Amino acid sequence: MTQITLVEGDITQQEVDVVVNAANSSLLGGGGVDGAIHRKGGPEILADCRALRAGHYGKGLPTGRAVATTAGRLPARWVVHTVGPVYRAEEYEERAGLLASCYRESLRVSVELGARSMAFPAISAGIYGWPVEDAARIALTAVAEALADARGELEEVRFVLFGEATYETFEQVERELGQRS
Ligand code: AR6
Repeated sequence: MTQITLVEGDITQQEVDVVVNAANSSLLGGGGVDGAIHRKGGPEILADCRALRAGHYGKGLPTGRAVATTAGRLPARWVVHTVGPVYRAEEYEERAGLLASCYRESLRVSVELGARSMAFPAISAGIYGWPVEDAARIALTAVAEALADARGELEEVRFVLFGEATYETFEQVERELGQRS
């Protein structure tokens, strides 16, 4: 069984094989988790991102997709970059599907790499404005479903939540979903 764990903390400090980055489609950096990962991981990550833009992803990484690079100086082995949707209530269904896809695709890429452990931030729940409780429900549901299909060598999927409020919301939603006793 793959364990799903919740921790409060900074994703750049996690000792896991894969750290997932809540990127934007340019792959060239930004604020939030993205800024922290590039800052702590160093220029090697950006160099890999630029190479992706010069090759397969000339137009950028589409929302809901995921791609791996080196993790540079982070304790992780790889960073898997994914692009969450910006929250927009009027297009809820379509965008919620894209948010679920971020988790599914990141997990699929990580399994393909042979990862044993990976860490997710709360994708779209910062600058992209997704309400945290709903983002948590989508995240926990998508990961549980994806693990039922393909888990490879994965032993742990860790959600690394920034701040007590976000951590407690994830914990509460996990309980409501019956994923925690
Ligand atoms: N570790 C873990 N979680 C963090 C960290 C950290 N070091 N820093 C922030 N968070 P965000 P988004 C939390 O804004 O909403 C960037 O500019 C944060 O509190 O990083 O998907 C990209 O380039 C929130 O709960 O990602 C895009 O343009 C969650 O991580 C855009 O922001 C996600 O917040 C993506 O926005």
